[in-house]
Amino acid sequence: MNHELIGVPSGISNEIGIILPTYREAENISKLIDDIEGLNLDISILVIDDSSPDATEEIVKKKQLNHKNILLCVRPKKSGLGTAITDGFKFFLSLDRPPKYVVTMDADYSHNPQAIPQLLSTIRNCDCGIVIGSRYIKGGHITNWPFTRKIISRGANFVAKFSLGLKPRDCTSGFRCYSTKFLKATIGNLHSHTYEIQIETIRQAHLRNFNVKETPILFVNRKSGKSKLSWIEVRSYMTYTLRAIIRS
Ligand SMILES: Nc1nc2c(ncn2[C@@H]2O[C@H](COP(=O)(O)OP(=O)(O)OP(=O)(O)O)[C@@H](O)[C@H]2O)c(=O)[nH]1
Ligand SMILES: [Mg+2]
Repeated sequence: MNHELIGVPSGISNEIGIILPTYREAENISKLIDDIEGLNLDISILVIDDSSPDATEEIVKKKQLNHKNILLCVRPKKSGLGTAITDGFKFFLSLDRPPKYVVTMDADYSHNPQAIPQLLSTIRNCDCGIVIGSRYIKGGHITNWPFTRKIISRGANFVAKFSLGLKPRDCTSGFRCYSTKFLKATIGNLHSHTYEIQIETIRQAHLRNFNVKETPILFVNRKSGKSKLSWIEVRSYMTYTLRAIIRS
């Protein structure tokens, strides 16, 4: 991992690790961290920032002054959501006492921290590798997404379901809880650079017989900051899918 790690590793929880990938999230990261801390759970937060050209890094550093459970990993340049998440997994797995569960969520406040306890209670009550916060099962909902964004999401799920045979209704949600047992078993097989990490992890779960469960979440379109989803990510997703079909 080519990065600078800022924080106090002794403040790390061995119960729950939360990974927040950030690129230009200065308008969202402060409230998100405050609300996660407000849950009063036994957690540590790992922000993986790709040298955002806004104040994201400075804001996180300020939060660290009051919270010893926040770590900041600064990578030299924008390197993709997939590598940010796998670098987060690798960090937690490298600890002497890794957390039992690792939560991933977007840092644009589309994923409400209030749903974290529900993800955790679901994974604690099932023998699962992954619990997905799902927008597409009963009780799940999306607010304020433009029509084109809905089509892209539905299309990506259609591709995952019919070409790779993945079973979950929402294969592309990034709000999830992973068991460390699952991460240990699969980390060597995660190679995604961008958004395809979401289907690569589910595919690995199916290949290695880990259960995947969904629990409903309410997803709200970002109110501030800009989306990082571009054609590069869409192309990367399609390339991963095609390669996976050819290999299987
Ligand atoms: N570290 C890092 N984080 C990233 C990168 N690309 C996206 N992210 C973060 O990953 C999360 C998801 O990205 P978004 O831009 O919200 O993508 P999205 O949710 O699919 O798109 P929207 O619906 O438009 O929000 C956000 O927290 C981003 O800041 C990246 O290259 N590096
Ligand atoms: Mg988003």
